[in-house]
Amino acid sequence: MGVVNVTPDSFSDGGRWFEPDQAVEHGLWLLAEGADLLDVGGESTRPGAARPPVDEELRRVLPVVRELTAAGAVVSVDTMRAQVAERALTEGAVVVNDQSGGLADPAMAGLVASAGSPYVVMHWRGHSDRMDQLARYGDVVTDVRDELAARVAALVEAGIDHRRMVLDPGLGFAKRAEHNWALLARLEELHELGLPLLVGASRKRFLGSLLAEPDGKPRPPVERDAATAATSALAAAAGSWCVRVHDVRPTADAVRVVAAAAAAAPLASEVLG
Ligand code: PMM
Repeated sequence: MGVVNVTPDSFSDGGRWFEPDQAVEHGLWLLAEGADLLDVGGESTRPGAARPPVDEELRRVLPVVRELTAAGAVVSVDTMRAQVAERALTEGAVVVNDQSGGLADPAMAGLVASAGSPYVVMHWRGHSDRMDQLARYGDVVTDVRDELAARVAALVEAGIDHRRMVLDPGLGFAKRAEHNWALLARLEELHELGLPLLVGASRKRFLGSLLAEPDGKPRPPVERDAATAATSALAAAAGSWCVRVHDVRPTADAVRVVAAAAAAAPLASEVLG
């Protein structure tokens, strides 16, 4: 999944694709680099960010969804608002990627249930302006798994077919670096929920800290793509369905390496005994 952020202030690509034409061009480039799906979003969720009004989010997202769909792309809409999801689906988006897993907008579950679209349910505890305060866990992996299980139950209750859901641990959302690493290391435990997994580690703060200069200065977001590809390999090796990234090609390569190694594994053990 390639990221098309139509925002003036994303931490990861800093508003480079804010104009619709630029966003569309960028999306087409991500497809050429090997993306299977484009995730179009109009709300920046960097820590501390304020929300755009709904009209502004619609203004950002809809023309880009329309153009990319017309160009043949498979598009998901990254939104926490039912109104935006509904209009984007009308414009041709086929997946709803809801960072709040239905918690931010009470109308979202009903909309997704009636649209019957695939629905990405991310682990989420609150909006960006307060998510850092919410990063408190016992065992983070168990807590995230249980909270996702509770979301799935509530969404099924609201009429969404569980076979349409994809789960996401929500790396960086109400999570400190050690929480993100634990989730990445133990993705298998989230597979116990029996649904496909999507993982979004791309360019996130915990990679910037890992790769910091000796004086502690974090590696800038656009220089985190090799580390992102390594997280994509980890996610793929753990059986994830999808990884959400800004720079598609290194991740597409990493995923192919994992697939080739996985395909050769039974053969290798046969040959080597
Ligand atoms: N991360 C961001 C935005 N949307 N959606 C899902 N499903 N999972 C994520 O981890 C996720 C997301 C934040 O990153 P960005 O601002 O660089 O797009």
